[in-house]
Amino acid sequence: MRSTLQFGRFNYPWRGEGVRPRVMGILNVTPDSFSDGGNYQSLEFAISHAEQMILDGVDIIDVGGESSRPGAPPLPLEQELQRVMPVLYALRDQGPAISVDTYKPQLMREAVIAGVDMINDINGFRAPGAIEAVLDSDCGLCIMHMQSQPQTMQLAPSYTDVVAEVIAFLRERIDAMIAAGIDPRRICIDPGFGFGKTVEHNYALLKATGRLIAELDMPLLAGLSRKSMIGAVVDKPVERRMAGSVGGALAAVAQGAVIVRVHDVAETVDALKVWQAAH
Ligand code: 9MG
Repeated sequence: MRSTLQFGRFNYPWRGEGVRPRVMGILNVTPDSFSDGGNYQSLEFAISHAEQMILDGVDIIDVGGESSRPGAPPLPLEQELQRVMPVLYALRDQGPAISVDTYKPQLMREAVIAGVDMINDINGFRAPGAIEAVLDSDCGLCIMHMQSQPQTMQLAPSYTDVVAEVIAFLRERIDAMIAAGIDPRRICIDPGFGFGKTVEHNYALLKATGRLIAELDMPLLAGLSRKSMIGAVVDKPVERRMAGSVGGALAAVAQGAVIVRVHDVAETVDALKVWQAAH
C-alpha cells in the first residue's frame, strides 16, 4: 500500500504511523496578488518573505508568478519566467521544499531544470505538453480541480454532485498521468477550494476530505487560506481572515489532509503543533 508522497528531495508519510501535516507557504511574486497587495513583486522582497517563512517553520514554499484569483487575466510566459525563475534559483538550497505554481509546460520544464521539488498545477496538468514536461523528473505533482478558468470560474459555478464530480475529474487526471508513466507516489490531489465553486460547494468538499483521500487513494493538499469560503463564515475582509483560515486548515488536517497551503505560516505551524500534541 502506498503511504508516502515522494517529491524531489523529500518524502512525506501521508497515512499510518509518523504522519505530520505539512505547511506550504504561499509566495506570490505577483503585483496584483489579492492578499499580498504586490509587496513581494521584487526578488528582494520575495526572498525576505521566504526567509521569514523559513524562520516560522515552513515545510514547502510555493512560488507563483501569475495570479489565479477570480477574474485575473492570464500572464504571458516571458513575464512569468522573469518573475519566478530568479526566485526558484535563489530559494532552491535554503532548506524547505520548493514548489512552483504554474500550468504552463514551458515554465514547468525550466522549473525542473532549476531543481524544484513540486509542480503545483491549478489546471491539473491538462495543458498540451504538461505531463511530458514533468515526466522525466522526480518532482511531486499537485493535481488541482478547477471548473472553468480563473477569468470566468466564479460567474456561475454549477454541479449536480460537486463531490462526485471532483472525484471523477481527479480520478481521470490521476489515470492519465499514471498511463503516461508518472510514478503514483509523486502525485497529490487538491479539490481546488474557490476555483469554480460556491461557498456551499467548498464546504461540501471540505467535509468530504476523508472520502476524497479514501476513494482516490492519494495524499491531499488543501488550500483555503483567506479565501471567500472563510470570509463567508467569519464575515470579515481578506486581511482579517487569519484565525478563520487556521480553523479551516485544522478542519482539513483533522480529516487527513497532509499539506495545507497558507499565507500565515507561523500561526498555522503553531496550531498544527498543538493539534498534533493532542493526538
Ligand atoms: C495557486 N493556488 C491558489 N489556491 C490554490 C489551492 O487551493 N490549491 C493549490 N494547489 N494551488 C492554489
